Amino acid sequence: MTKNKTVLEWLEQMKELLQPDQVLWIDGSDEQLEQLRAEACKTGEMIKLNEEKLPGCYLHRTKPNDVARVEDRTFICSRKQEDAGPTNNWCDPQEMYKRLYDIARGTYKGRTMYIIPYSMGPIGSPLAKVGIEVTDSIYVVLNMAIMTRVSPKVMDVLGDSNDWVRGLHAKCDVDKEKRYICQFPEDNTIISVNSAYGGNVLLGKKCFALRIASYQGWKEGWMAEHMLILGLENPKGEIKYVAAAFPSACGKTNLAMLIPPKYLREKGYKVWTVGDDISWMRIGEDGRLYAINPENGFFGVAPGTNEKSNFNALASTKKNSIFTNVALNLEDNTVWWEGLNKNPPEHAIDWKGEPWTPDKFDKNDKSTCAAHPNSRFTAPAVNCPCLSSEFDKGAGVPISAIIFGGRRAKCAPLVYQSRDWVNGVFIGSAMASETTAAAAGAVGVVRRDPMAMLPFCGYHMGDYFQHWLDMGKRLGDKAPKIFNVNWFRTDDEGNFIWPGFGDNMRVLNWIIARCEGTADAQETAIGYVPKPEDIDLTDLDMDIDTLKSILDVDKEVWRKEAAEIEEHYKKFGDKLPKELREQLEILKANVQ
Ligand code: OXD
Ligand code: MN
Repeated sequence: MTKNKTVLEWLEQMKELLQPDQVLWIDGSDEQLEQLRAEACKTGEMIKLNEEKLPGCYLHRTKPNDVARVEDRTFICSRKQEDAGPTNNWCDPQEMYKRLYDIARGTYKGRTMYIIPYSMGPIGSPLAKVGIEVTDSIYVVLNMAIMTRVSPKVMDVLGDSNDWVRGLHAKCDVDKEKRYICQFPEDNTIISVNSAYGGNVLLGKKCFALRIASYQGWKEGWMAEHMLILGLENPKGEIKYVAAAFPSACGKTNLAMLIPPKYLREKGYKVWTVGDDISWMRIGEDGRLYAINPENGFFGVAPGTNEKSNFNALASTKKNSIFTNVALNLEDNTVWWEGLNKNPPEHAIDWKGEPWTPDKFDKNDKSTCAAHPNSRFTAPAVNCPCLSSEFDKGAGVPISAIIFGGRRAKCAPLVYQSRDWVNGVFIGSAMASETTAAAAGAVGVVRRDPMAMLPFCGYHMGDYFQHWLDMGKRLGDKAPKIFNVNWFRTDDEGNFIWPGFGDNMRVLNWIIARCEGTADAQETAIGYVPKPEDIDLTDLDMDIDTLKSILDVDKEVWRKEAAEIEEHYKKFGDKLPKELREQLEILKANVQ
């Protein structure tokens, strides 16, 4: 497959360490993948679903102790602890290599070592990067073949370069106590042991495309961000692209695949999905910021996904997809999850592999759900009905606006625009979301999640903020405009005021109009807020006073917010860029 010395040497080292019975290069061909699917069905690792209703689809269940990303077991192993910063777990690389090699040694005995050469981004694109993952899991191979571009061509593009990311995954005994997800940014290396759950083992995704790539972007002058990418087409056929970052549970996949309200569809407005999770962005020759989605599929949360909430995501899962930890509907050998529809199957097998009937469900006890709350679909991007025609083009799309957001019941208005790039970076650095009943622990607790990168930034967050500021200086007046949205303002009874979902298009249209200089705004203590009459309420059951109430900036609430941001900033010590401290002082003065 390759003559690249750096690759061959590393693979030799891995073979010696892991001691597999066999070695198999994955070429991404359907023939080879089909053999692996058959083998996985034979061993029970996967279940083939109804070929008529869900052609090419499979179900997989992970161990109950292995159902989500594990932030407390995730490490950034930079040589100096300071370089990992205050928001990451850190361990000395030599110590961690030893610990991980001791855990992984000999664990491929009796197994096959699969070697997956993959590209993050269209193969050969100047914005793409190469990775090689070795794994002992067919589930990982089949998921990586959906989520990334797996092909021998990747090795041709790499040639004899050393610019590739090494990824070692070993299932071991799926022992929670010995589970580690480790990034070595200075060595382009990822090691993941004792897990077999997607986010921990599909090493191209969070580990490479965010943790390692954010570090590479810092060193090489580009950005790897936890952002969806969306194209908004107007009736004249002009498309403007936006990138948006939200913490989890804020509807990122829904926004990425939004369907505009009927009156806008009839006028000719359309939305095109470029990506739903990760964006790699570089300054192009014309000085603008260009973005690609480095992934090739969607690894989405299943529960709550239905025809109404996200028609396009559901449509994406209808063929050649893998479902993880959803329920098996025994009536027709398909899948089911809470929120798919109102007809739970009479007879099912739940995500733990136990028989399940609807009477087992107790709404006060999450453990009685048929599907795990973090159950997933892995779906090929090509299945998405609104996939952008730019998706597979290597040049990337020019970004007009960057949008931050979070879940805030009272604080941030529906939408506001930052005063400038530096003010926008300040808004991103202070981003926060309130916990919902969906997560364990108290409801309504504010968690600061700068740029939605808290678990994904591969280096010191103070340096990361500085990198954002430096990118802004290089972009100058070609920089995207930065906005913040909040779909989650509530009334006194705790009901959401804004309808959200497709109606968010009304807000996106204002954002685009601001970028084009065709919409007005009112300046407030925190930035520019729309004039209420500039948010189109056609066909919506909402009066202008209600809209005004969610555009409102309450200075008292913001005084408290500023105090919390000050507290949050203390973590970063001297590494906090002085521009951001100045922004905080401006906010404090404005809300006095
Ligand atoms: C994801 C996440 O799975 O952000 O995309 O947790
Ligand atoms: Mn994500």
